[in-house]
Formats: sequence, C-alpha cells, structure tokens
Amino acid sequence: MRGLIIKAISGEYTIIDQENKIHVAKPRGLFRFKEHAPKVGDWVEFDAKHKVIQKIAQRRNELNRPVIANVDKVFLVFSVREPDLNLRLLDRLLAIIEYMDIEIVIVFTKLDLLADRGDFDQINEYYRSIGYKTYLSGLNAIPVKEIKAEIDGYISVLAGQSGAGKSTLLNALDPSFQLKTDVISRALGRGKHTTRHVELLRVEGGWIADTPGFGNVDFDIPDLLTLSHSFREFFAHSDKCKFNRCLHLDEPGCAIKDMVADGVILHSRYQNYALFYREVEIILKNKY
Ligand SMILES: Nc1nc2c(ncn2[C@@H]2O[C@H](COP(=O)(O)OP(=O)(O)OP(=O)(O)O)[C@@H](O)[C@H]2O)c(=O)[nH]1
Ligand SMILES: [Mg+2]
Ligand SMILES: [Zn+2]
Repeated sequence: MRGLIIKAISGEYTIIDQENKIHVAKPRGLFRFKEHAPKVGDWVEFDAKHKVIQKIAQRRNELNRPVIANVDKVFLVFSVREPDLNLRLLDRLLAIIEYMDIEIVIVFTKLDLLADRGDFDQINEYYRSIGYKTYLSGLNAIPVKEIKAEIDGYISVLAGQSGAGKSTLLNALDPSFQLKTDVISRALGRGKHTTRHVELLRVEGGWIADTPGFGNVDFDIPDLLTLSHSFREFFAHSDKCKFNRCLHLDEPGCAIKDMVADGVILHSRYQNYALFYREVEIILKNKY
C-alpha cells in the first residue's frame, strides 16, 4: 500500500492511505537507523497487515527544523508587534529557503496592534515588490479563505518566532485543531500541553504542520556568492555591478550599494546581508 506519513512519535508512524484510511506502522531493516529514518511528509510503501514500512519514495527536499520531507510551501509568520517585527529573522529565513525549491508565503500578524501603519506598509510593499506573496492578519481579521486556498493541494509548514501567532492562525482555519496558543507555557518548555512532535494537519486538500517557534537557524550555504544571490533583488540587479562576481561590499561600481543609497533597496535588507555575510564567512572558514 502507498500512503503519506502525517505523524511520527518515537518510532511509530501514522500513515494515511489513498482512501483516507489511517494506519500505524514501524520501519524495518535499514529504516530503523536514524539517518535513514522515515520522516513526516514521506510517501511510503507499507504493509498494512504487518504494520511495517517497506519503502520510502525519493524525497523532493527535507527540512531539519522541523524534521519534515517533501515541503512545497513555507508560511513565514511574522508579527508586527509583540514580538516586534523581526526583519533580521525574516531575511535570514528567506535567504535559507531561497534555493530549496519551496514556495514562500509571508503572513504578517497582529496588525491590530499597530498604532501607525506608515512604516509597516512600506516594508510590506517592498517585500511584495521583490516578488514575495504577503498576507496581512489581525485580531478578527485573519485571511482564512486566502490561506486555505494557499494550503489546498500542497504540503506546507509554518515557521516564525515564538508568539508570532502560528497556532492561532491554524486554529482560525479549523477550530477543531485546538492547538495550544499560550505563549507562556511554550516559553516554559516542557509544559504539559506543548506539542513536541511534528504532525501534518489536513486543511482542504492539503497538509500543514504547526511548529514551535524559533529565534535562529544556521546557514548552510556553499559560498558567499550563493548568499548574495539568495537576496532576490540583489541577484536581479547584480549584472549592473562593475565586477562580474561582485559581493556588494567594498567593490567599486557596485549597483546594489548605489540602490541602497538611493533608497531603492531597503536599508535593512542590505544591513542584514552584510551581517549574514560575516557569519557565513566564519562558518566557511571553520569548514575548510
Ligand atoms: N492582538 C493579536 N494577538 C494575536 C494575534 N495572533 C495571535 N495573537 C496572540 O499572540 C499569542 C501567541 O500566539 P500563538 O498562536 O500561540 O503563537 P505561536 O507562533 O504559535 O507561538 P509558539 O507556539 O510559541 O511558536 C497568543 O496570546 C495569541 O492570542 C493577532 O493577530 N492579534
Ligand atoms: Mg504555536
Ligand atoms: Zn555589487
């Protein structure tokens, strides 16, 4: 039988088959070892009678945080207040995901807590202008219909800081999820309600995984030119730089730096790039 793994808890996998029937199975042979273990999001061949997973289909991609395979779409959920809009984490996640062949959707939450929309509207417009899809959300104004349509037909994950409103968003899509939304108990860690396993939840004809929030993710980037290209708008205009492989730092005739100075490129984007550059430089130095 063929099915999709939707949950994994201590070596036991919940699989949904093509007739929407639920099975629980364990991996056998090689799959028992961690590096070969099946993951949530895996399409597998399994023996329903003996409850064993026999084969894992080739993966399209795999994430380590959360541990999940075959992700089509990532929803980057970022609050504009409480916690304040963290553009550094947003730019970091955008750069990391850029080359994974995963579609990116940004959801800005807690718009109701913004007294003055001016700066935020400009930021939102900027991310749209460089090609990211964004949705705005707030108390009693969650774009449920639009987000459902985004999930339909895909495997998606939510990512973003703790307290950004990820679980709140999912509960609005389907109140029966009853996901815990208390920031405090999350922050305290091992609270009794805190979900620690990854699980795909059904929304329309798609699947989405809630994840605990996080504040940082490391870069795993082969070289600095790749990092510079992972900033979409830098890549788009890099042919205007004087040097072919311009990294937009100290090189003369850099079109990107000119665009930052002219206010065409968001200053925070460039600042974050420069910061990540130094970080990746150190990672690469230690690696080779
Ligand atoms: N005012 C306002 N509060 C919101 C909004 N969305 C979520 N909240 C509140 O923000 C708090 C955190 O929301 P959660 O949904 O638990 O956040 P989370 O991203 O799932 O957090 P973690 O699970 O810790 O990663 C809760 O108290 C929510 O009620 C919003 O749009 N406006
Ligand atoms: Mg949550
Ligand atoms: Zn340049």
